[in-house]
Amino acid sequence: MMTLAAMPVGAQEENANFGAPQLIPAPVSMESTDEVYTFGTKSKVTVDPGRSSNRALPVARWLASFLRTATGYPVRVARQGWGNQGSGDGPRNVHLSVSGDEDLLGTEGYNLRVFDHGVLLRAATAEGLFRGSQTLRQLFPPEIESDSVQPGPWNLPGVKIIDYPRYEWRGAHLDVARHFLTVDEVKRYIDLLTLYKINRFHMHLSDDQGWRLWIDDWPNLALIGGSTEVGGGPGGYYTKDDYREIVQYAADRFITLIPEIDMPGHTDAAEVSHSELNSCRPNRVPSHRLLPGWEDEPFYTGTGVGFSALCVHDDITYEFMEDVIREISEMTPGPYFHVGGDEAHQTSLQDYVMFVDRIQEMVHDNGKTMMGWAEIARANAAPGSIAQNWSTATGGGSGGDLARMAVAKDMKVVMSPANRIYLDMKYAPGVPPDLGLTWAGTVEVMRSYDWDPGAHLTGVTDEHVIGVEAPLWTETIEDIKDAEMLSFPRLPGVGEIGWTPQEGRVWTDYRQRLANQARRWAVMDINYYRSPQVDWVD
Ligand code: TNX
Repeated sequence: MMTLAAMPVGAQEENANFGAPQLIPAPVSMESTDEVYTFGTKSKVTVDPGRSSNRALPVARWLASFLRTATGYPVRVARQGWGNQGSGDGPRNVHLSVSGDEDLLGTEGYNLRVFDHGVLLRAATAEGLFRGSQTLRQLFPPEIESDSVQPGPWNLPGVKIIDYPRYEWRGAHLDVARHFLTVDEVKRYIDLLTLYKINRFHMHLSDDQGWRLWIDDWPNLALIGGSTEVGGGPGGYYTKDDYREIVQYAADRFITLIPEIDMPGHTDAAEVSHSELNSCRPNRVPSHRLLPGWEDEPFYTGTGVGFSALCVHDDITYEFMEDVIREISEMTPGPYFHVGGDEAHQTSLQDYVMFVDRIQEMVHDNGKTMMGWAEIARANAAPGSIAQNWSTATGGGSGGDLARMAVAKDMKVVMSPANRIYLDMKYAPGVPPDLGLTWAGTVEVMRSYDWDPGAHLTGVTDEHVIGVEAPLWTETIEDIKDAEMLSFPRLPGVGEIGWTPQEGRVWTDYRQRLANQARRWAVMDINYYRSPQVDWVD
């Protein structure tokens, strides 16, 4: 892939009417022109005539539907050549074309031109058009995000953008086990990821405090394991149709869903659901009942970790995992299955390796690539499987050894260092007051932005790093508004860290672009932290 000189956006030429566009993530290359495009009542979203444009149609429909809401215009989708666009009094359409240069743009890149007389968006794939549509969206005034009709006018600055991602993996993780979030809340979270070109959505579906997905062969997982959460609230679970709906909602936005079932630790909710899973414990009790103070409790609703374990020497455990992995894989079009593997403190290293090796075979039998927290690098993980580094270590620090072990096995690495990118860490001591944890320190916006995933750990470079992912653990989070408060303003930075070349990322420039997102977030009703590190533009 050819590399263009990446320049901080602020340093680029400005459109006299608008200044420099305030885009996140910053594009690889952008030039402002003096042109101004007005999206009008008759503007359409067009695709090339003929069947070759079929791939562009779903994106055209998504974009038209998005633009209809706040403009109130009919925004038709039509097959009509860009060549008919004309100039002057022409139709002023937004044209999408699957005709981009694949060698340059890859699968997600795009080429965007905003002229006086129209918008031309080209990519090699529908996915590229979709990512480019998010850039176009940010060129519109913030009111375009409104769910009611706004007066406009809908003026956009002239630009020439060529853009493509640094990493294939730009992820967000959501823990729905510690607290359950409804399907609508999950969709809202996916909407927020979409705007910043995040393309992986990792759902943490099981933990000690809850099991969140219906499994036909083991119904009590949802019925019992789904009936609790941290603090003793009602919990909840997704039916298979709910899960399929979430998968589809993400896929419609070119976001791949990665399901996680955490094992062999973090399994208390499964243990309380089916007593046969406790075959290795005295009196067949779930793990939490061996903890002081929890002997008589039906469920574990605390937040401590590392006490639970599957019975890794008993056949029933493998029958159980086989059913779970098969049923979930059947509903999951994406190529990954996340097996957790973290904090298995009750399982010896030898047992751990034996267990993960067996589970990996099941994952492969179901046609998936195994992903897990970096601990899985201790097992005989196959080359190409994925280790997610959550250590707080930098450089040669020993916390990075698991990631280096993964590299030695030719695994791929996703970087999620907790002291940079964990969205559940507080921003500052006591901030926000009721939300977030501090075990990995506090993480203000600058700290969350200013690091390089390919140079963070000695020996773990972009040869193996395939991207970044921001976990949001929900011990303290009860609903989507809490989730927003911890995700914003750090989540847009995750999109930019994963997308923009390192040399194009400069904090002083980023903080200004971030400041300019505030009006958009106000229209979108996003609950966010007004970090004092940013001079917010309201
Ligand atoms: C560590 S990160 C955990 C989770 C907690 C999280 C809280 C990881 C693989 N395990 O079980 O929820 O810290 O920040």
